[in-house]
Amino acid sequence: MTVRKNQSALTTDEKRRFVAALVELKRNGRYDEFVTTHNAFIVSDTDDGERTGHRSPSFLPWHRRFLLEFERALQSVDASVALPYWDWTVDRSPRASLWAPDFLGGTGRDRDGRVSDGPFAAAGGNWQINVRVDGRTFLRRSLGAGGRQLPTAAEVESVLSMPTYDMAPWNSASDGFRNHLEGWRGVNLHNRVHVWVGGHMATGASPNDPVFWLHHAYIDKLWAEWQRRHPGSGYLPAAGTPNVIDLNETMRPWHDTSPADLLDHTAHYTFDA
Ligand SMILES: [Cu+2]
Repeated sequence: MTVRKNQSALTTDEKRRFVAALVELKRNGRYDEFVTTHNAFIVSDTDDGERTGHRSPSFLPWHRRFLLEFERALQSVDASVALPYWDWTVDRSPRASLWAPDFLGGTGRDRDGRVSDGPFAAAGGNWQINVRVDGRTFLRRSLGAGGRQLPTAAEVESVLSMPTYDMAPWNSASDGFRNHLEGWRGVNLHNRVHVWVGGHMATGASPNDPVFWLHHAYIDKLWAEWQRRHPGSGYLPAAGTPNVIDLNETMRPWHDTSPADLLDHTAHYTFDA
């Protein structure tokens, strides 16, 4: 059974294996397929049209399935690997061990955002950016630039306390748990973390930065936490909503899983706490 652990609790060997599996997926081309898929959904998900991966109720089940696919790909390289999660309410500084050279490497240099240490620095030759937003082929970050702050535990708490999963108009204007977690409204959790990391993470090609998976694994964990707190609240909408994935409707690009199929993560993995 896959156990997703807090990244701060990983052993040196677990970090090494996770990084090696990422590098192998990059080498064999499978990694970039995930970046391409994510970018295609970012581009096509719109508030007034069809929306599946983002700015819609299926943001959470879509990313749960997307991470499952990615985790299975990692495990095809090394069966011992599980996706770690990044609790950015605790590990909230560029000095956190997450950003050390033995794991994800640090922020980018001032001039052009180029990440220059760690396994994903361009100079290492293992991490060329192929699914590009511009001509540059090196991984970029600007951790906490401009004095930006990651969300606090109290802000997370305020969102977890919202009892309704999602509300009409089921997009970036919605009230309710999903849109506050996604961040288009209110204190802004998920979106703000993308912006705090900066560089590729602040673009549609955000999975180019491996921290994407650790960020989304924590967002996914917060969904599980919300379910525990609100056992009487379910996924919404239930049925008949144009352009939006209802509870029992299947999602692109897989066409074989509905939100209902993904509500219980314990069929696939558990968390360390
Ligand atoms: Cu996304």
